Amino acid sequence: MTRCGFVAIVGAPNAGKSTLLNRMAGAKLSIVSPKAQTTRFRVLGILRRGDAQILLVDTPGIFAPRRKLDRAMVAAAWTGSQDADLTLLLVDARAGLTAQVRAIAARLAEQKRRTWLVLNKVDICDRPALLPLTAELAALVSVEHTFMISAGNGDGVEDLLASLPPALPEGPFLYPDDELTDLPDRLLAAELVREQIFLQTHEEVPYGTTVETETFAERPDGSVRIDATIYVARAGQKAILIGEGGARIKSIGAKARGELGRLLERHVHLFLNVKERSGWDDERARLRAIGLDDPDG
Ligand SMILES: Nc1nc2c(ncn2[C@@H]2O[C@H](COP(=O)(O)OP(=O)(O)O)[C@@H](O)[C@H]2O)c(=O)[nH]1
Ligand SMILES: [Mg+2]
Repeated sequence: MTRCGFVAIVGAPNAGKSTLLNRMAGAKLSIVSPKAQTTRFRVLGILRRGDAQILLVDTPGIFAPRRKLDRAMVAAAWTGSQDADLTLLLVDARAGLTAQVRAIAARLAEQKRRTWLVLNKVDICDRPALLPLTAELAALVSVEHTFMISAGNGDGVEDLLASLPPALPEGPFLYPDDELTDLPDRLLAAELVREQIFLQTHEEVPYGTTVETETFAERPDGSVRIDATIYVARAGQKAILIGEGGARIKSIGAKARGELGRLLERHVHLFLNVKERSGWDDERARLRAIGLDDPDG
């Protein structure tokens, strides 16, 4: 009998959720940056362990939302964990029990989710702090198991992975065995461009930016041509993104193309175009284009 189930990773922004998903999937499926709120929608990683298919769900961080985009991201995070068979509450052990973590734990408790506590970043925190932190969290939400890991260097991740299959319900695989994610290639392409924007620009620029793939065309020689548009909220952001003599946009394109080529396993021609569009982060159509539902219905 096979087993198959959804495992949601929830936590505050920057806890390391996307890093953990990528580590477990063994591939860069979800983009990662040192900045909060890099992940904007739910990303599914499809893993196979023995007779089990583990459907790992990365979610946007949960925080107090302001813009329509922010509200849609937080809604997507909760939806991502709603239908999960198991929730991994991922906590940055160095940051400890912040107000955000408290609020998330309280909500998980209220919804009576099956929860496992995963303390992350143990590579950079004081070991003696881990036990009191575990106790404090266990007082807020009842957890079945606790793991201490470093998604960054992989410590403890194998142990966590090995514990998952027996915890999943019996049932047939829900996804084909050779798929890594349900994210369409067009969206992956846009995400990898967005990742470079998060890594290469600062302050409000990455938050004021969205990326959409306009064309994704396979060529007879096996390569693929991708045209993507970067929307910015303000003219000043466009200038920063393009950079002196086009240097910044060239560097964003070059890095994203490299990552994309690795993930798609073929040669990629990537063309980027920057457009100003104020208020895109409040537009229903733009939110839909990046896979989010309008939080206001
Ligand atoms: N030192 C350390 N850094 C980590 C670890 N896991 C994630 N990070 C870093 O924390 C930051 C946020 O990671 P990310 O996966 O984007 O967090 P998310 O917002 O929860 O998805 C990135 O700079 C990661 O490289 C870890 O185990 N140890
Ligand atoms: Mg993330």
